[in-house]
Amino acid sequence: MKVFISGNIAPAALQRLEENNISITQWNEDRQITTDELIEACKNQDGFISVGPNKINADFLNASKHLKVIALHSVGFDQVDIEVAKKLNIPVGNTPGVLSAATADTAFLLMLAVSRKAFFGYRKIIDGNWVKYEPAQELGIELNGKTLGVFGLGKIGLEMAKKCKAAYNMKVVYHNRSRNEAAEKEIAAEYLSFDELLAQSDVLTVHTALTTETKEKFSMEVFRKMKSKAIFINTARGGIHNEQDLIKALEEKVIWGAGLDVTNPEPMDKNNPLLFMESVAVLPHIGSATEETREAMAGLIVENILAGLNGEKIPYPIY
Ligand code: 8YV
Repeated sequence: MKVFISGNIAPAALQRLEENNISITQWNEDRQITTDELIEACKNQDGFISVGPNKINADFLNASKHLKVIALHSVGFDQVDIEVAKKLNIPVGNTPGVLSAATADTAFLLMLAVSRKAFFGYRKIIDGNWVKYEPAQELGIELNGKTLGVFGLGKIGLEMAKKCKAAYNMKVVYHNRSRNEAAEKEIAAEYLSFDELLAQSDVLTVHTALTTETKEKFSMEVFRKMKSKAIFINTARGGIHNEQDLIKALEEKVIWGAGLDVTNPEPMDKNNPLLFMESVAVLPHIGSATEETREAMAGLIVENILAGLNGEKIPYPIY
């Protein structure tokens, strides 16, 4: 059996695939593979491991009907046209659960970095602008006892909320499509309407999937409903906020700060104004990037691939 991988995954997973007599072809170039190249690369393959934001759209799926399985190197699956995959009967699997703690760590890191203008301070040093002690400048805001608003209280949101409660005794409020009663009990999270969430949150952290409903949900109209001292954190998908509106909201002090692990587009342009703002921290989509988590993700990918190639039901299907 043959599998194409559009990037690098944990070596232990490659070894397991090879032990199962799977021959691997990998995309090794320093750029993301295009859809046309992907179609070509998957032509004579039995399985495909999708690393990065490849578009698993109708064009790709219709040209790749022969694939026995597609295993995503992500929990998110907004890049997949599920209806077409279903119609063509191509199993598609993801990596749920294993990356919740690492991704929540990234959200927490951004929240803290923004609240103390840490990335700006670092830039000041490397730009040679640290010339004297300035006690009234670059002041942060404290998190202790503040209100954390979670937009999308699922596994990752819950991990973030637990950290914020433990570290800063933050009150947790949230908005979901449907209530998460287990989380309400576990961490005394309070369910609010979306507008109430915006009005009450000192830190608003996004942990929802990118869907037609959440696309550009955080626009100027929404930022205007937030507190002027609020911090906006997005570690989910860049498409959930409107980046131009976010820039404007920060420039006009509609909100106080922002921490992003996801941007729109990715990669972010190195001259993006967000990179030069005091109370902004941006990371290059490293949410799940720890040795432990990437290994665990690769483990689930192998399980999805092996089951799919054997014609069995895959253990982590997205539909
Ligand atoms: C992936 C992610 O690393 O799981 C997700 O949804 O965003 C990340 O963990 C990224 O999608 C690259 O494959």
